[in-house]
Amino acid sequence: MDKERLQDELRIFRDRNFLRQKLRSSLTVYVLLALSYLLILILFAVSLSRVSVLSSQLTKMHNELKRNHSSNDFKLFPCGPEAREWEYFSGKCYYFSLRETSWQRAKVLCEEVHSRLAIINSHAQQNFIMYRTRNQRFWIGLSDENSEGEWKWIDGSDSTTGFTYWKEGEPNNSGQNEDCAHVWTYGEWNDVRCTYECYYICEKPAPPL
Ligand SMILES: [Ca+2]
Ligand SMILES: [Ca+2]
Repeated sequence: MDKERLQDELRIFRDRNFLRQKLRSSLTVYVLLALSYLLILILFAVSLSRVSVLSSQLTKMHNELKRNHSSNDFKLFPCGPEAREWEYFSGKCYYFSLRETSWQRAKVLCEEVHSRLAIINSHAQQNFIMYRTRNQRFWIGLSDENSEGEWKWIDGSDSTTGFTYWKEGEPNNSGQNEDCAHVWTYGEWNDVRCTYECYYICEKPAPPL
């Protein structure tokens, strides 16, 4: 009887011991799993911060390159890399039209692109325009529309007191109907009716560097 009891107790003790050992080993597995998750989380956070540092460095490099690139563009195109059809001369930008139109329409077209018909007030500027227009007729910002014979630039300034480059015998107000001026052969100026259609020159200050 006693022997049987002793065997029972021994079995219970073994079972308990087995359970305890099993519990302990599963606990170890859970702890290890938790530690691995933690480690993964830490590694993820570290790599994320490295990626953000790298991306900010890349953005910085990209901006630097862009800045260098755009300053080079401005050296090549002082009127702006986006306005390559404008030509630079002595602090100003000029647009030589590819279509012919009346003086009034040309005036409006220049204003639409934040400029005005060209005002010529120096020999250097006259030479630049003469070489560029190659004996073709181009409107300039000069007219006597308001008062016959009083030639005024488009900014209101009087042309008779400043630089002029009229062709010999011009302005002649031929047919009493010539109130607008254009450059012609050798860049010399001529008056013609304002509804005449020819090319035109727009002018604006060069953008600051
Ligand atoms: Ca006239
Ligand atoms: Ca004339």
